[in-house]
Amino acid sequence: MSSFRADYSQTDQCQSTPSISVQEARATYNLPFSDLLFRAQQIHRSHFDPNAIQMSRLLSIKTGGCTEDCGYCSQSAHYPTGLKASKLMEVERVLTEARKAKESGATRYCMGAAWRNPKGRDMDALVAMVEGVKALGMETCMTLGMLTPEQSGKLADAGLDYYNHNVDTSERYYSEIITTRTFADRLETVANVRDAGIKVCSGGILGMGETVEDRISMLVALANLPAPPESVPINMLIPIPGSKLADAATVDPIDFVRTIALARILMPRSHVRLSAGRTEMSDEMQALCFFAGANSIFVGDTLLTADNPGEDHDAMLFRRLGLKPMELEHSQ
Ligand code: SAM
Ligand code: DTB
Ligand code: SF4
Repeated sequence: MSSFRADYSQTDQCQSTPSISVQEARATYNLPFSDLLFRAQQIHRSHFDPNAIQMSRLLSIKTGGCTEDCGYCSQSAHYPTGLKASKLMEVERVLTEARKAKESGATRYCMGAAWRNPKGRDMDALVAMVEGVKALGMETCMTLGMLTPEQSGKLADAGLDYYNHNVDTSERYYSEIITTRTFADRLETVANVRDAGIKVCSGGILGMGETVEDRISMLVALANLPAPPESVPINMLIPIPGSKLADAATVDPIDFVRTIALARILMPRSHVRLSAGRTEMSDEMQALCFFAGANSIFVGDTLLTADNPGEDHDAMLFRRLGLKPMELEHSQ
């Protein structure tokens, strides 16, 4: 068994770390399954309580009608997905929903908008949302598309803790999925957000017709950022009728678990989030993902527009697996 990156547990993630090669990552990915999971679990335990799961709640604050052509998305105006578009939600309504999320145990509130980028006229309302959710004692996250350095600074000043901006897939495969922006555009916004002092949430989607090599390459790109993202959401494609990827082949569950394990090994201190697609995963598959190092989920009946296992199912899953919600002070 190679000892690749075993000493990373001793380093501070914010210091510059030697870059990881795709070759090394591939060798790790291809270890016998039990060796891979054992390695991931050892690294997981050296940084986190293995039984604590961070819980985030999503709200779509501006739904549908998006100008981007992301082949997986229900909200793109390029595909006949049947989703009704709506305007930016009122600040008070967002805060009412955030209060409910807090009562049901979520510690982080993630507000998502179907935009290529926010416009100047939207910024005051976005700032008020961040300030209002912070005042409830929750962590704040937004995902609004591309941000300029100036917009990133305004949101940072309002107290935004995290910004979600996924690279989604490998650089090589990106243009097969999205043509209205590039992989480099994504990295630019990630850098703008990072420079403003906001924590980064960036990951991707499995099940879009990409190869295993694309998945490895995506994780290596994330791990080799100047600082790895604090949160790494790994989504399993929710096939949206009418979208370009409506009929994409499903991901092999063992390959999915291997990808989670690799994310944990390459980014030892990051929260790895088992994100979209949990309604199609068995409890056993989710248990393997947690064993492989996933330690964050989205809670609640809906993600942005699609279904998510509700509170009852997740409460039962947590009981079956002896899991507990991660407390706020440990989720930093
Ligand atoms: N418009 C913003 C953007 O694209 O960055 C924010 C919202 S967008 C819906 C956030 C992320 O959700 C996407 O980057 C993608 O990774 C994920 N996502 C969207 N639709 C999905 C689907 N059908 N299945 C799985 N993940 C999906
Ligand atoms: C992420 O990686 N997954 C979340 C969040 N970031 C914004 C979104 C999942 C969306 C699933 C499809 C939907 O609800 O429309
Ligand atoms: Fe728009 Fe985001 Fe959906 Fe792409 S993923 S179509 S940018 S909402």
